[in-house]
Formats: sequence, structure tokens, C-alpha cells
Amino acid sequence: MIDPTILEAENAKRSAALQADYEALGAQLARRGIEIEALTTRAMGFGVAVPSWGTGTGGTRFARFPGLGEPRHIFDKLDDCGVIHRLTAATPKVSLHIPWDKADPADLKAKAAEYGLGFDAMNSNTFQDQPGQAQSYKFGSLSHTDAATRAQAVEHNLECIEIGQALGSKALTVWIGDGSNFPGQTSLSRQFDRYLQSMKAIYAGLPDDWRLFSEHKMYEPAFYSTVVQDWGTSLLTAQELGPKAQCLVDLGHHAPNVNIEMIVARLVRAGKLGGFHFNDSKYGDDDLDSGTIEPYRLFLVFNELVELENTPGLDLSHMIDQSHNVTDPIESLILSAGEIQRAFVQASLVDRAALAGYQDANDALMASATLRAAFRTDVEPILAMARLRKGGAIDPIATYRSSGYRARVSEIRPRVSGAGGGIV
Ligand SMILES: [Mn+2]
Repeated sequence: MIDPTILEAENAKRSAALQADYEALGAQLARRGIEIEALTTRAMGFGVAVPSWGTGTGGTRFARFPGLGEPRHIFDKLDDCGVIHRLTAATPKVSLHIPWDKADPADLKAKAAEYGLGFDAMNSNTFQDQPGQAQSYKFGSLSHTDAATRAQAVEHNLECIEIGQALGSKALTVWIGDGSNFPGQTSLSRQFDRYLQSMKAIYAGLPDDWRLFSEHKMYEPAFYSTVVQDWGTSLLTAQELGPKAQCLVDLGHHAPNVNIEMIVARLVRAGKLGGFHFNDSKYGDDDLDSGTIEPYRLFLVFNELVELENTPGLDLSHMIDQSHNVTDPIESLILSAGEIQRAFVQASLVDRAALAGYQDANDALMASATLRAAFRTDVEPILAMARLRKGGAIDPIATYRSSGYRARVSEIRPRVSGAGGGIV
């Protein structure tokens, strides 16, 4: 997929500069009492899952403008995920979406194995009607007033678990579009009761070593009320279901200015943080690439995670969930993986002893400055060295462009019609 000679040639062009930058940063960090090799080891151990659906071009309610060589099916998507992992060496897993990615699990496993990829959380889909489906989700799925519709939605989630088990996945993420568009349209409490009842049926079908993630989102497609609208409802759900149920935080699914790092700290405290969908947003959804709007907030989220990383039982699924409308999705996912890894490494070099001292002494200025000193540190040489040592690219975007991958696949993948809106 990526010609190894091109990868080697691209790395050779940059290796002397990287070595010099790495040594300079190492010396700078050593003066601060930080061992650069320890950070590089942490960077090498960090991984974030790519969403299969993110490899295609997204869209809005208004239109979708397809790109060249878009994946036709899950096997093309896995090829694209393989390219991303080959170059970044930081995206070892793929998160699948059913039914969009439905195929023989043996074939999926074989294809993923070609690229050394595994599978992160499975994602169910009860926000769309599929061809031939008996009951419609127009007025909801797991919380629908009609028992047969709820049963169908539960059954679909159980099927996602079954497929995931064959693939080696260990979690199911449930996000529903259920809610209402008018005040009075639904009973807010009875609708939530029905949702919980359905989730309990899914939970009952969960293997012992699996987790069930509840993902909240403040609005859309239900524009007046959404059943799982915030982390409070998500936590309530996870607590009511049991120990295998946890919350998934999608950074874009909050109102602007919401203190997401604080939500993260609270959910860890409750033993209920299961994972993330990373992205960024200017307004209120998951539409933009990680680190493009509020890189400091991404850092602050990781600051909490690093501070709490030794919490017993904490086991997080790091996943990306973005909609790529005007970029090559592979390039967006490559850069996003790097931005997420960057925030992790920057948070790892916070002087925690100094920070705790300033906090205890109520020295707000120095506490804040301590965080920003870590955030200001350009850790790119660490990220590039981590990639190089794992066989990836020092500059993954430049290498991807040199490889001609997109032009090559566009010859065998026909352009998908741009008519109608799109969902990612
Ligand atoms: Mn999401």
C-alpha cells in the first residue's frame, strides 16, 4: 500500500534534522529534570483507534461532496486504516460500525491482520432505517413507544456484540438519536425508562469480558430533547446497568465552553469512564479534526488522564470520531492521531510535584503557568522519533503524498454520487 522504498527515502531526507532536533529537545528537557527517552517510550506505547466511517468523506444535512478514491466497502476502509497505521504507527485498532461494515468476520480479521490491525469498540446503528427493516426508527429505537421496535433495536445491538466477539472486540458503543423535536411530543421520564429497559436487555447479552459504552450527545437529530443528552444521563445509565457499563465521552457532543476535562475527572472518580471519541468543534458537534480549534482543551483532558492514570481499573478506549468534509480523510486522520498523541505527551511532561505544591499553596498563577509550560513545549521531535522507531514516517503527511496512494486507489474506486446529504 505504501512502497517501503518511498517511506525509507522520505525518512532519510529528514533523519539528520530529526536527530538534531531530538538532541536539542532532550537537552532542554534534561535541564527541567525530564528524561526524553521516557517520554518517547510513552509516545510509542500510545494508540488511538480509527473509525471505519471516518475514512469516507462526510457530509451535512445539505450535501455531500465526495472525494477521489473513496472506500467502497469495509475492505477498502481497512486498506485506508492500514495506510494510516503504517505511517503514524499510532492507530493499531479500527472501530467498526454495523451494518455499514458488515462482512464475514473471518474475512475482516484476515484483512486487518495484513496491516497488524485489531478492532476496538463496535458501534451499533439504530438512527437510520436499513433496507427491508421491519420497524422504522423515525420516532426512536431503544426508547420507542412500540415494544416491537425496541426489541428490533435490542436485537441489532446483540448482533453487533456477536460480530464483535468473532473479531476480538471487547466493547459495544451505543449512541442513539432518540429524543423529540417538540415539547410535549414525548414523556421525558417514560422515554428514558424505556431506554433503560432496552439497555438492560443489551447488557444481559454482554460477555463477561466486554464493556458497554453509553455515548451522550446534546442534540441532533432530535432538536428539542435527546434521551442521552449529557454525561449526567450517561452516568445514570452506566450506574443503573452495572459494572460492565461505562460512559464514552465524545468531545464534540457538548455545548461550547462546557468544562469537559472536569467531566472526565468526575467519571474517572466514579469508575465509569470507558473511552473517548476525539475530535474538535467550533459549535456543537464532532465535525472537526482533533486539535484544530482547542488544542489546549485537548491537552487539559489528557492532563486529567495522566494525573489519574494509575486509578485502579481505569482502562480507556481511545477512539477518533470525526467528519471530514473538505480534506482527504486519510490525511485528517493521520494528523488527528498525531494531535491526540501530542496532547498525551505534553500532559506527560507536566511537573506534577510542582503543580500539586502550587495547588496546595493556593498559588493560582504558578499552578496555571506550570500547565502552560508543558503545553508550550514542542514535542514534535518525540512524536517523530516514536514513529521512526516503530517503522512509521517522520513526516507522515509528506510521505503519504509522495506515495501516490490516493491517486492509485482512485483508479479502482469509482466516485460515489454526491447527491443528498450524508451522515458520518
Ligand atoms: Mn461519537
